[in-house]
Amino acid sequence: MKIAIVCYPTFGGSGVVATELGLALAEEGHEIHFITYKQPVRLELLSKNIHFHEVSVPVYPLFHYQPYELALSSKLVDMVKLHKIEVLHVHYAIPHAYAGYMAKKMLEEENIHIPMVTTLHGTDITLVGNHPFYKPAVTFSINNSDVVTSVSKSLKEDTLHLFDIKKEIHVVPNFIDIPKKINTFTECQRDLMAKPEERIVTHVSNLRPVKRIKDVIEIFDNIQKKIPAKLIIVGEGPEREASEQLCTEKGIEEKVLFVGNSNEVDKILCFTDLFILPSEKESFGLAALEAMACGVPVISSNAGGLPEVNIDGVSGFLSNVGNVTEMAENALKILETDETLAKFKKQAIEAAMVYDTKRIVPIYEKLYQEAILQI
Ligand code: GMT
Repeated sequence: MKIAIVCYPTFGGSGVVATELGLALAEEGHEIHFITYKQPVRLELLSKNIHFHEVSVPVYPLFHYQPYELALSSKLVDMVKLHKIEVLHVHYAIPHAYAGYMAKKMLEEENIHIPMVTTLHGTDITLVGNHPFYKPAVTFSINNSDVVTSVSKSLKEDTLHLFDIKKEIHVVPNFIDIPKKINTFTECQRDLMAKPEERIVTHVSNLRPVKRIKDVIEIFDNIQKKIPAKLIIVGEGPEREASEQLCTEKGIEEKVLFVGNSNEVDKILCFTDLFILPSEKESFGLAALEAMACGVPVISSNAGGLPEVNIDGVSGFLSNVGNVTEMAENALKILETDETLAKFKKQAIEAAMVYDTKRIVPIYEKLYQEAILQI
């Protein structure tokens, strides 16, 4: 099939999933066209089946807000016609589903019919899309998609609860190439980061309030009071400065390393002993799955779709949002001895297997085929 993928090309989970999906589909022989404003961060290598088309929005001083949706829908029309694209897969409802719908309508004027698959990722529903300013447009775009998917059961329930949805929502969970992750273990350079007796705890996110970085630091503070440990915080975002300040106030700044955005998350996960994700909301928690796939147990909140990914007592532990005391106690249960840590590491990989690329990508392929036949 010839498939166009529209996504945010940034470090966010939705862009990562969209990119990994495109790469996996290209490996299966499909022709993939990424259409977005920048080359996606995880799309390092363009190959025979992978194409990237940049959406440019010329800056015009009259516009206080430059019309990205307009440029995107025009680019979609041009690319669908030029490359005879058969399916349009938009990731993140805002504004991609809206722009995709406009592109479909413009193409229909020329008697070209193409199905649109919309994947809901989380914040497009639970945080941004739910805002009264966007809600009618988001509801319309979802109801006018040919196929709608959500990345977890929890997100499907939230969507049905928050919006007046007339379409069926298929749950297609996020995924990860487990064999590829396991192979990276050979390159571990743990001694660069910590002393042999220190446990390494990691958090990866966009450091937004919803991720509760303060809780990450509180949990780590409790851990390091009991055992030698280091904390690595990967990512950039508005909470970074206040978090660094909190570490200084607690006198643990020497034990906490802020590394910013990184393309080497796998390398960091390779020597990580424990991953912390205490989010307020999390539709799926791709970062937790990435950790588990690298054999890293997870201490997380039980928000949203996290219980579907992190299995309590198996791949790690779940607690109510904000219960940092319990999260630290559970962390220590895992880190206590080399035996408990080894047991949880093994169980984390096993739990991640459910979400291997090989199991999930065929579900998308089937949905595309059905959508093409129905249009
Ligand atoms: O977590 C974020 O703030 C980024 C956001 C995104 O749109 O990229 O992540 C959402 O989509 C990911 C991929 O499906 C999910 O794994 C994250 O759980 C979800 N984030 C939230 O629901 C807060």
